[in-house]
Amino acid sequence: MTRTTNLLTHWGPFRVTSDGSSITDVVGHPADPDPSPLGQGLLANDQCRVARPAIRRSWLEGGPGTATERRGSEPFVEVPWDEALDLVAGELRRVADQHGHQSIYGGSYGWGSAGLFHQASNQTRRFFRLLGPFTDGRLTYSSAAAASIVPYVFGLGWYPACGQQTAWSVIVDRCELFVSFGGLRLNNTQVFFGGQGPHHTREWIAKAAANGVSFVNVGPVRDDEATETDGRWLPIRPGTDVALMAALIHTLVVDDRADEEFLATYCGGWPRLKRYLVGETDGVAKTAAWASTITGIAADEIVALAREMATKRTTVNLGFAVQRADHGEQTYWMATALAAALGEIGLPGGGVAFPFGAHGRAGAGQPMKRVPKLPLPPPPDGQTVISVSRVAELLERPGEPYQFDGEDGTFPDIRLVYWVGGNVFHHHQDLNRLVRAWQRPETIVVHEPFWNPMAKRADIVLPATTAVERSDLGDGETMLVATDAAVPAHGEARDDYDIFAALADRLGIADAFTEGRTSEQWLRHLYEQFRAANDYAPPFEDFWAAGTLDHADLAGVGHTDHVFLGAFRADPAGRPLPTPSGKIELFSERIAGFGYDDCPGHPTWLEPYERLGTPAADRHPLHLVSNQPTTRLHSQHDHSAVSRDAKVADREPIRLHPDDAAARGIGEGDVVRVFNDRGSCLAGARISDAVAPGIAQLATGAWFDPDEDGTCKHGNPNVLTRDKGTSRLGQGPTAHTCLVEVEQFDGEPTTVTAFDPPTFTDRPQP
Ligand SMILES: Nc1nc2c(c(=O)[nH]1)N[C@H]1C(S)=C(S)[C@@H](COP(=O)(O)OP(=O)(O)OC[C@H]3O[C@@H](n4cnc5c(=O)[nH]c(N)nc54)[C@H](O)[C@@H]3O)O[C@H]1N2
Ligand SMILES: Nc1nc2c(c(=O)[nH]1)N[C@H]1C(S)=C(S)[C@@H](COP(=O)(O)OP(=O)(O)OC[C@H]3O[C@@H](n4cnc5c(=O)[nH]c(N)nc54)[C@H](O)[C@@H]3O)O[C@H]1N2
Ligand SMILES: [Mo]
Repeated sequence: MTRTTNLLTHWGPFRVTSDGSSITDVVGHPADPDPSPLGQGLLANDQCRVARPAIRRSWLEGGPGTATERRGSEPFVEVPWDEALDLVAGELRRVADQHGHQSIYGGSYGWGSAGLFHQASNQTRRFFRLLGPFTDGRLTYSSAAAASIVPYVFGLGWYPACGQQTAWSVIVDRCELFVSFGGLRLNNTQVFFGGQGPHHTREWIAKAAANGVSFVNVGPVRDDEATETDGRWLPIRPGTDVALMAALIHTLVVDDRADEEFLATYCGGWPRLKRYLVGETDGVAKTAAWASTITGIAADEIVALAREMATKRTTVNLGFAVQRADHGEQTYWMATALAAALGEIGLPGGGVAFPFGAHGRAGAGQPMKRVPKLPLPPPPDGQTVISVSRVAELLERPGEPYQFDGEDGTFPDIRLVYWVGGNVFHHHQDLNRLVRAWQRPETIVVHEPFWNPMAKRADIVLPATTAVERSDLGDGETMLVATDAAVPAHGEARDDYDIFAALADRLGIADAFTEGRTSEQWLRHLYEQFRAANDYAPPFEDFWAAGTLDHADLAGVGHTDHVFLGAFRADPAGRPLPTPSGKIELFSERIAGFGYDDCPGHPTWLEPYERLGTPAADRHPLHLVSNQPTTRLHSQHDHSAVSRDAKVADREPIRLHPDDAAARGIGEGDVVRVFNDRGSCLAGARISDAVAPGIAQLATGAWFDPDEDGTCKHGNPNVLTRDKGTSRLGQGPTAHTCLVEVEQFDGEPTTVTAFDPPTFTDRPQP
């Protein structure tokens, strides 16, 4: 029997048709003017699925800690659910009793799926917080550096600050010059964590361009900016934006165009920053000529850009990639200083902007989510909470000290790792290091729908349902979506909620975890809370029958006159910022007080650990840009046709500039080897002048598929990236700081085995 349901995904709302057992058709929701092609990835639902609970043979045979070096290469034994749940509950109890709850790492990072209730990380955190003071992670791989610096500079939490950004309609009407550091990639704007609503960014960009907004893309890749912008491209050496920004401010200062009045009224610390910029503190004036040698941009172009910015209403727009790099905090801080020197923060169409280009929301000034999620209990006392991307260090260095955002901590001794809704063998840097660190815990438990590289490297794999197999609520900016399960659960897969509920029952926390509700009852319960606060919401049954609900006040989302920090601009004394000075902090006493040389008290150009134009580039002369993929969300649905059709010779495509390809004898479609001292992978060459000379662009997310020597046959860039924190402030990932060399691969390239399930074996005989 054919039926169609609505589904909200991280990449937009869809209508999903099934024949009762599989999905037969996926189309964009009629309310979406520009559906993402990623929707078609849902069609490949059953490939590579985990059908039954599975346990790594040696673990089952020898118990926790047995032959952990064989993780990823050993066969699995499928077992009944009850046996698997008993083993997992027993292991959680054993580790907590013998080593303490802090020896359980449950901070499993990842996007999972978009439904409000079934959201994996929320389910996981609720379960573990009820169990005890497990080790958790905070911040993200997306924006850790920005999220740690923004509160010091503006006194606002990162998500509230993002939620208060200027609306697109204001950009269209009032901005004259829109300068992006790290681009305005349309495909990246198709996605929002927890559910992207109808896609309007393409329209907004086209409207802005038609209205005369000039777009400038400062970055290594031309098509980082949508063609709709009709913009200019200013190629820059990756990792050097802070030097460019410093020189832009310096030029404003020497031209006597820095808005001293704004800087005095609305900012704290400008005199100290200015002394640094003009060279009084370190003897180096941050001139355009100085920045030219670092950035590779001609000095006269820098001066011209500064002068253009000074004469036009200018938005300084930041992607996230510029801060997913060594000293990434500085990009957000120096960009703020640049916008402050231009004096247009808080004015319509001017100032600094964070979200454009890294996600698709247009509803600035609106609450991001309306329906409450599954509630979280408060964090238990005595928890260690690391910066989430320091996970390999956590596993490697029990008992050793770390510094993080003003805190001096000690890494606990992790014995058990529990991962739900993320793929660390996709998202983490320096995967060869992670492979070694991953051998240290005694037990690794994973809930996963797919036999992806992380599931294959676990001891106990519990099969999870996907979003099309369960009912949920989706909150997508302008619309609330009711999702009915489109197809039955694959094999014996269960919802994460039901898995946790069964474990909670075995561990004596069932009442606290479920509060006596099934998932269907939770959906009603959460909806009723939303309805109580919003009188336009109909009764649950009516909403469910209708399938969607438009948020009444958001009909014209994006069409607001909201301006980031507009209220502060209008009344700095009456509406001060919640910073120590009440102003935008261009110098932070609190940060200076931490004494971190990798994040001093004012925005500073700090050399990254490697970049083009330095001796490190002699051996590895190409900068690797490992951007977000256009054909999938991270590693999700890499096995679908949408992603696989874009591969080159079965490998992830790598783009090279024609000159760099020619110098290496590389032709279109060739298999190449990409390498540095950390690792190597194969990839399929695509030759394009959309990447600047010296740039190699290889998107993230190809399922990690190492051969015996650790070369990833499939093209996962994280065998090449370095695993080091941005600074002691944010301790964020630095994936975008990475030099490589590329060569023709000679010989017969090995077959890609990324999508092969593991082997299975019978239960070992006692
Ligand atoms: N080199 C490099 N690396 C990067 C980046 C980069 O720019 N460069 N970007 C980083 C960024 S910004 C991010 S956000 C991360 C993303 O990293 P992740 O969020 O870990 O990546 P995903 O592929 O989305 O992984 C989600 C996993 O959850 C599973 N899943 C989906 N739904 C469910 C569910 O309902 N239950 C369970 N149990 N599992 C489910 C999927 O099958 C998938 O394996 O990657 C980071 N890594
Ligand atoms: N289709 C799709 N969309 C996505 C995602 C996805 O997986 N697929 N992931 C989502 C997630 S989790 C996030 S966090 C956001 C991430 O959003 P971003 O972090 O903004 O996106 P990236 O693709 O990592 O980087 C964008 C561009 O920045 C440029 N860049 C890299 N280094 C530098 C530099 O040093 N200087 C300058 N000026 N530019 C640089 C690169 O050319 C790159 O293409 O995207 C989201 N959108
Ligand atoms: Mo992200």
